Amino acid sequence: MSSKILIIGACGQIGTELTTKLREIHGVDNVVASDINTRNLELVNAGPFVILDAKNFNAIKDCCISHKIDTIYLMAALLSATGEKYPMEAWDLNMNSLFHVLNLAKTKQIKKIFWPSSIAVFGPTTPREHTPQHTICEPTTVYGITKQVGERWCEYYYNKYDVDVRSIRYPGIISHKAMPGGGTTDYAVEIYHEAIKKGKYESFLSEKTHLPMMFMDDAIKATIDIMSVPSKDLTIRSSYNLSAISFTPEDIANSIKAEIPHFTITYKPDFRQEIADSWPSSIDDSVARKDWNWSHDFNLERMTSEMLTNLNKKYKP
Ligand code: VAH
Repeated sequence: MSSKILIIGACGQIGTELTTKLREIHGVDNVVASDINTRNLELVNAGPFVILDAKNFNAIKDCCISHKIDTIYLMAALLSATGEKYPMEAWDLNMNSLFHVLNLAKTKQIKKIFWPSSIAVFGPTTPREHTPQHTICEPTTVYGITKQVGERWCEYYYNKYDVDVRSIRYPGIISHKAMPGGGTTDYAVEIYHEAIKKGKYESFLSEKTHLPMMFMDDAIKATIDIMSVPSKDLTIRSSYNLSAISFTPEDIANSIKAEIPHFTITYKPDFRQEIADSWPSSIDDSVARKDWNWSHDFNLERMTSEMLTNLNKKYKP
């Protein structure tokens, strides 16, 4: 029997594409999308949708009962840059939404949970190159703290209550369908839009800021894959390191120039530079590759081609 899935935060950058992919796999009527508002009308009108506050336990519980939900993807969160502007709101949303879903799963109505962590769990004392699965995690952002603590709770609920929660430490994610919101890696999405609209971009990170990144198709593939792996094959119940490509704003600009020769970039670092400087420059994801055969498909050149091709259709139909 197919899963009945609830996606919390379905209108976000990842949630938007995850909803579409899960509906392709499980059927539209088996995937209920939810968010705090209806900002993405295309998604709202594409299948079952409910307005849902991720901070409201009873609302989530009632939604799961009425829709007979057995699997939850919790995608709602305040990201790194926004979290620094609104720290208590970030703690409230990021932590309480997780507790609500984990506690629902204790009742066994919910059979499986996906919860996204991030490379933001690492901090300035973490080894920066090929950061290992198990290492020092002293995050200096509120967002990173919520993800580090969230990982500890996921592992605790698995060990103590046998809750089948699975998690991935996403790197920066680049996509063309839905804009990211409030992240430090958002420059790597904005640059493509500005390249097509204006032929130029002012980066809020410096040219040599080397960060782990991933094209959305790879992120969705990893999310679907980890949720379909037999539970016994998973050796990590905090969150898996995941990696695809690492690059700098200069690298991405050069990949754009190969297709748009007149494109120019300037650099004006802002408060997000300090956040980026606290994160690793590359990630060792060998445990994910061993446990569930993870591998990425998109390198920088292929991602740039995909982004520019699709954004050209959007801006120059
Ligand atoms: C952010 N896009 O910038 C998110 C991500 C690794 C970064 O978690 O906050």
